[in-house]
Order: sequence, then C-alpha cells, then structure tokens
Amino acid sequence: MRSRRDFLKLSALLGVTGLFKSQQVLAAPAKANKPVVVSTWEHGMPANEAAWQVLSKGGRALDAVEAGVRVPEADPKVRTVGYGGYPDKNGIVTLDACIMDEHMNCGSVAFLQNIKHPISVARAVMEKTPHVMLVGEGAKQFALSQGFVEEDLLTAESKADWLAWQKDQQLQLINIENHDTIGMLALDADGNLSGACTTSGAAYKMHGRVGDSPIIGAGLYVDNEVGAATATGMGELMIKTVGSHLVVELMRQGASPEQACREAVERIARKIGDYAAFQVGFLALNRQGQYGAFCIQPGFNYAVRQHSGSQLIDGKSLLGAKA
Ligand code: SD4
Repeated sequence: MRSRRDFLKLSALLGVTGLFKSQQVLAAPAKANKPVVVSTWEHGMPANEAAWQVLSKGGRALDAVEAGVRVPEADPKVRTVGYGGYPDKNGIVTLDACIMDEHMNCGSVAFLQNIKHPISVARAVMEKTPHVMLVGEGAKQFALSQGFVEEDLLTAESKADWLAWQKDQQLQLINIENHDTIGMLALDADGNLSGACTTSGAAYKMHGRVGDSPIIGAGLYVDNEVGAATATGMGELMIKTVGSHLVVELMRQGASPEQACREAVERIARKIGDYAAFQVGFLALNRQGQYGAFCIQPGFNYAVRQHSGSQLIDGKSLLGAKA
C-alpha cells in the first residue's frame, strides 16, 4: 500500500507536470526494505560504506551512489575503475561513466581522459547541461569548465603491465580473470532509487572503444516505478541487448530481481553465439528493496549494505554449478 507521503508527492506532481511525470517519481511503498545499497564486486564493500554514510542519515540515493563509486575511482589498487585503471592499447587511460536518478534524469561521459572522477562529471552533465552524454575532448573541456582538474591517471603499476602486454599484444577479453567495473544501485529512506556506473573499461582496448558503462540502458537503468539495474563484464554484449533496460522491463512484468537478471543473461546466451567466452553480470534492485544478480561465468559477486549489516554475495551463474 502506498503511504500518505507517496500520495502527497504524487498529487503535488500531478499539479505541476501531469500524470506521465508523476508515474516516474512514484516512490517505494512504506514497507520496503530501505535504505539499501548494492554494488558489483568486492570493491563494492568500501564503496557501499561511503554510500551508507549518506543513506543512513536520510540522504538522497543520488548523492549516495555518487559518493560510493568515487571510492574505487580514487583507489589506484582498483585496476579497472578511475585512477590506476588499465590503459587502452596506446597506453592511455580512458574512462566511461553514467548516473541516473529517480526522475529519469541522467548524465554520462565516455572516452574521458585525465579526470579522476568521471561519475561527478557525468552528474554535472546531468544537472548543468541540456544533454545526456559528452565524450572525449568535449567531455574534458566541460569538466575543466566545472572546476575539475587534469591529472595523470596512469600509475606505475598499470604502465608496467601495459609495457609487458605490449610484447604479445593479445587483446584482453573480459572473462573470468579480468573485470571490475563498479555499478551501484541505491534505494533511499524516502523510497527513491538512483544508480551509478563507472569504469576504465576493457584492459588494452582499441583506442576510442567505449563499452556499456556510460550507455543509459546498457550499463545502467533506473525507473523509480519499478527498479534499477546495472551491468559488469563484456560491454559489447550488454550494448547489443540493451541489458540493464531489459532487466528493469522484466521486473516491470513481475520478475524478481534475480529472475530478471537471469532472463537477461539467458537472452544473451540465446542471441550471441560466442557468449560463453565472456563474463557478463547483471545486478538489480527493485522498489521494494529486494535485490538479486545473475551472470554467465561463476565468480561474480556483489556487495550489499542495509540496516542489518554488510554482505558480499556470490552471484548465481549460467555456466556454474549454482545455476
Ligand atoms: C566495459 N563493462 O567497458 C565494462 C567493463 C567491465 O567488469 O564491466 N568490467 O565493457
């Protein structure tokens, strides 16, 4: 049952923007498991704690997901997000990120270089421009105009690995051994959802390659009326299937978060011949605060933070024993 607060929000919106927009901001029911934050991989644990600082004080999900994913973006030991991320084949670190809130507002940057926090640039695109996506040099110029500073993001460790890789120049495919994008989804105490996704992408990718992580619908999607989803793994497979949007639409039709993620992985397996060579993991959170995940290969895990504490959970997989 919807709370009085939800109805007040709804009617306030009806007066201003009409029914269509009001449906988009319909918050979670009063009895939802909230607040809660979920994120991909083990580096989601410290990221979730930063998000929880916001959520546990009644803060907004949007602020929580931005604060959360900034943690691995700044951590040089996380080699596939932000500062310290693996470079492309030319030895250049290029970053992709996007963010989406409960009002269908979204912002994104792709092929961004020398800026440590692409998620905050994506948020600035969302809030300070009439656009959704800025790429490359244009994204950097916009970031600099907003006060972001230029930094060298290639650490000595990533440079050494890149130099070693140059000897045989094998393109690194995203499978079981190399992955780590952070996708984060949060439901706040007011019952509103937001999500963020940020990555340095596939190691030693072609210069100019952009994955799913900055693409709304592929790497991230949020519909406050239904739920939110994010993805990690070989981005080309999520782009081809608009994977995160698919997961949200499956939840709209009644699937649980885990069922929706599973069906999206099965869709990839049905449609994409060489899917078994890659890893793809979906993570979803619905407006009741229920969460779930599913992936192609065993080995994907996700972090959860809620009032009862924090947890790292192994995702079930299509090709693993747990399927
Ligand atoms: C990409 N999806 O660029 C990202 C990479 C990733 O875990 O998720 N790695 O394709």
